[in-house]
Amino acid sequence: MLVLMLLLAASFALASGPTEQACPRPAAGSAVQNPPELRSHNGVLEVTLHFRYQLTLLGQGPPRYCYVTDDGLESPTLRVNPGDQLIIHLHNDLQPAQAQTASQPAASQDPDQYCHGGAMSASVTNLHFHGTTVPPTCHQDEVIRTLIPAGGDFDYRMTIPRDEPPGLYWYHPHPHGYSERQVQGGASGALIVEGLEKVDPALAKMPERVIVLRDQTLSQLREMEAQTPAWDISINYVPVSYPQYQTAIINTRPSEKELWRVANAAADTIFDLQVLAGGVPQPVKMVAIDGVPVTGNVPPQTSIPLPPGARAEFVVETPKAGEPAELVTTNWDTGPQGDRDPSRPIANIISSDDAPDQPAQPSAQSTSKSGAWQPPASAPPIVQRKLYFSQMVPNPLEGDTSVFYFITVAGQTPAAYRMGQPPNIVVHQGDVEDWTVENRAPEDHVFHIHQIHFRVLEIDGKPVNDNALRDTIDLPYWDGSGPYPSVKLRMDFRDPNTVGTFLYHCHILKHEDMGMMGVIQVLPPGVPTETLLQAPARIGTATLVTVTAKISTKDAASTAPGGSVQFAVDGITTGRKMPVVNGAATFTTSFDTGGEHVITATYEGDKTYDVSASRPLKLKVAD
Ligand SMILES: [Cu+2]
Repeated sequence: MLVLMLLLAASFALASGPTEQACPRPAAGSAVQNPPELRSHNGVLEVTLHFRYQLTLLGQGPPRYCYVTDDGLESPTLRVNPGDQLIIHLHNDLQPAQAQTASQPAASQDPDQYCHGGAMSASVTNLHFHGTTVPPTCHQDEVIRTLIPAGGDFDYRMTIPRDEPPGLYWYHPHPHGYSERQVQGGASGALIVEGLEKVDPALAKMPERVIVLRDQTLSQLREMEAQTPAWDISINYVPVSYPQYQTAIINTRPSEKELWRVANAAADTIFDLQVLAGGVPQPVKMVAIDGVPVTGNVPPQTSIPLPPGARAEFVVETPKAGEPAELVTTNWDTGPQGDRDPSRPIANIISSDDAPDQPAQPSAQSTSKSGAWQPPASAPPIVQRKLYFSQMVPNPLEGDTSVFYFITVAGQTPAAYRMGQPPNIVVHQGDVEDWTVENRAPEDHVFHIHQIHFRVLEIDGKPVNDNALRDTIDLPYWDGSGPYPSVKLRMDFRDPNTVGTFLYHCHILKHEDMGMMGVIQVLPPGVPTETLLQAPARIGTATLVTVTAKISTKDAASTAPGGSVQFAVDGITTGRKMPVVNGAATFTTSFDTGGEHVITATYEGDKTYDVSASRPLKLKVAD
């Protein structure tokens, strides 16, 4: 009787027959198949995707979300060339959340009707094209105000930038507060920008595997043990579930080089992949990270850490026939308040001459421009910022285990992200900045920013020689003593496609949903300014000295610059910023000791004008 009622409930919820599966999935132990693929033709890839939800019955595992084409292809890989048009007709096939049924707006002919933000609910969705530099505007890669309600139809139309690096990107829903459940249900797919073989022509002939790793709620509710993972995982939808860990199967031909393109599309799980042969981790050659080909001589590596959202593309040598081999993830210590991401197998790799053909995917007509993905020239950034992850348990003594999650720009008050909040950071297109991101929390957090890639300059204050351009990076937890774990990142806002308002956040989606997210606005390029320092020629000790910063602009038509100037003496900032009045700001100081002192000034804070920094002014102070 109970089963019958569940069946009735399921058929009612899906408005389809009880045997029809909205999001069909392979059984545990299945062979890993590449996701279905859709390629652009004559510069256009146009596809209809239905965003679906499948209520699952007892024994069928956790609830499912997916994208399905009119032809029934589930969560297809979208393959495009730089410069192509990507058009997605997205239908939100979910049922309205009950509370909203009464006030559901009538269908409108306005194509922008879902571009204006509004109330969130479990049945609202949208699309993020993770890693791309597609503009953050409605109908493109915009997730702050684009909210498609249950039953809504919405068109995405974008041009893949001509200089988009070739590699693996991915698409997934990004509705604030509900991203984790939709992504964990399986709503994600790969997006490949063709042209990776420009990096190494040999790649064009290699069998290619697209591997999408996901996580999902545990299928067995049982008592938590020390090694119980926070979440189960799957590989191309083949579940690998605790505690049996029945592995998926990857069938390969013996001793061949294959290109593996792996996306961590898990909501919360950090993977640290290894390819084992005879129990020994095998070296793999990294080809691209986060959708950008790696440059320089990168030594082979035996472990591939992948925080949620990150991608790795690498060349694997398949095992010899009969050699035991597997793909595993190894334990990741996420900290005392973090998820358990234990060591576990993912797939057995079985090499045999009879293995089914795994075709190579040469992109013969790729328009990808070789070299367009080189790291940015080392223009000195003007603005340094510090951001930090933190979290707090408000009432630990009252047994309250709820946790608040924040990402904060140093100097601002920690606050959870709110829909429609003003930007936390404002920059101009053309700016290059250095951001130091700290983790002050007792668990790992994963920094991700939309629209741009960054370079890692320093880890924990020490310079690193890392040419990779990334869009996602893990920050280890703080163990409660010593300096906070940190990374220094070079943020490049020179691409005109970055103009607009978009997000940076923790890509552990549980944290993002709970507000660990901030807003950045990139304004159009401002009027260039110049900051010139002036000081008296003769200075003695213990007398007051006034230093003036003159802000000038070549654009005579513009109004007098507002904003403020931050002065620094010998590299140390001198208290608060001084306002610019009549094109100048001043500060007054005195020197206790003679000798040479260096004054610098940075101008910012007027939306019309670009930031500028003075040349260092050397002051000789007489004893
Ligand atoms: Cu986090």
